[in-house]
Amino acid sequence: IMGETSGVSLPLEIKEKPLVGIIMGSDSDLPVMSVGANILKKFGVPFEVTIVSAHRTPHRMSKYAIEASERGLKCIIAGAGGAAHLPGMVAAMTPLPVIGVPVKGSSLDGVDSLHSIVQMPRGIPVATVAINNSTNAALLAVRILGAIDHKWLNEMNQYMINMESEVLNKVEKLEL
Ligand code: RP5
Repeated sequence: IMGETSGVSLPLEIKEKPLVGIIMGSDSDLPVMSVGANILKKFGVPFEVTIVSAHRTPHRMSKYAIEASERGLKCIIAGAGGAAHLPGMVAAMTPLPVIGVPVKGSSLDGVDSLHSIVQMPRGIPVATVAINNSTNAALLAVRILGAIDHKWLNEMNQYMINMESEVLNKVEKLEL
């Protein structure tokens, strides 16, 4: 999907043979999930973004999960709120690594989503990041890609070096 939904302009997907699929249960998850999409964009990771709902579009979800690996995706980031079954159900239908982003809903502060995603039964893992933290989901996806391609490992190393310098610069300024 591209363009505008829920008042958020989506980052342009890097469509050329996507390696990471970002999916979410509703367009209302876009403000949270587009942050992670922007991270992948900054790293230059080819990715796609779309809406897939475990409850409202179960057949679309099955198709997406079943076809993901043969389409060349290496990792799926799935964001959902409330009864957040999307990451777990997708993980049940693909051998790919799935990263779950618990999206904070309106009633239970996102704890409902966190518990729904993190409490997977033995056998079907979902790597769960903190509530609304699609940044870490994207960074974890880059690390997963790094395990199979040194290019992404080098990019991650550089990112970490830059982050450390930024923090050290701030500390230096504070001490002045
Ligand atoms: C979930 O229900 C979605 O992931 C979203 O976080 C939540 C609410 O969806 P909407 O009612 O806003 O579409 O499936």
